[in-house]
Amino acid sequence: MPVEFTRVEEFALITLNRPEALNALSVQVVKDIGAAIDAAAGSDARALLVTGAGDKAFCAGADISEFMGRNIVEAMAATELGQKTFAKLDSLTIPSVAVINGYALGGGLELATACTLRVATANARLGVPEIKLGLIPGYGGTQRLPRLVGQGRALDMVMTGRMVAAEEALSMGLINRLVETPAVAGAIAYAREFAAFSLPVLRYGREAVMRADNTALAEGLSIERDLNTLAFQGEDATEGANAFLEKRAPEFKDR
Ligand code: DAK
Repeated sequence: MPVEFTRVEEFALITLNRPEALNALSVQVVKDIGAAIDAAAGSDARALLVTGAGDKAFCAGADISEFMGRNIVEAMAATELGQKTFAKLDSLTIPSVAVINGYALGGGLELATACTLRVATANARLGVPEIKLGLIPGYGGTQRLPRLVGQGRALDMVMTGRMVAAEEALSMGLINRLVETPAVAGAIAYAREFAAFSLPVLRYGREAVMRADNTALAEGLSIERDLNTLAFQGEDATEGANAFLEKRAPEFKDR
């Protein structure tokens, strides 16, 4: 199977499984990723982890061997498929973590930046090399990258196509944590820093932060007020305050 969907303890795991092609994104792989995200949405997993098989690559981008001979209609359809598939991660009710265990290039980095958070091993190399193929990123890279690292850094990466090493990626905010190998174990340890919190409240927090990208401050503060008020109505907010006052660990129920 070019894309595997499995369960690792309390987490769902998508593994891009074409290590012989550095887990490149064929159209079929993109479709299978979409189906796997849907499966994660229907599961009781606390978070979704996304990684690549082998120790060399998370994903080396769109499958270049499929590029040739596409007419304009097919090219647009393929781009829309990638954009819509990765956008499923925005509306997924559980958080997602890209587990970058090597190269994350082009569409591979675009998949990683569509995840809520990113961890990477020391051998990770991240970039959008489309310019070297006479292209620009097409699966959301020109939009999500500047939102994460700022316009100047995104322009540098898009215009030079250079690869960023893991340490630099961490310093620019492109990844959230460096992890040891095996990367999935490191990602699980990271995900456990938030996965026991209330899932709906995690979602409100994600939504409020993500909405900050395209709203004026006053409107963003209104969104924050409403989502905070919503969180305050939940049983989990009562449990959190009670647990603090009773000097015990909270037991959130996702309500
Ligand atoms: N596609 C297909 N095969 C790939 C691949 C890719 N993106 N990346 C690597 N491979 C294959 C290699 O061909 C090689 O296969 P064999 O020769 O062994 O059969 C195998 O994986 C191992 O790769 P290398 O031998 O090259 O390994 P190295 O360690 O020497 O180099 C590398 C690793 C990651 C630096 C290198 O493989 C590399 O530069 N890969 C290509 C990176 C890249 O440019 N990715 C594509 C970015 S563009 C769209 C149009 C375009 C796009 C999207 C939509 N539409 C109009 C719909 C573009 C999106 C992109 O992602």
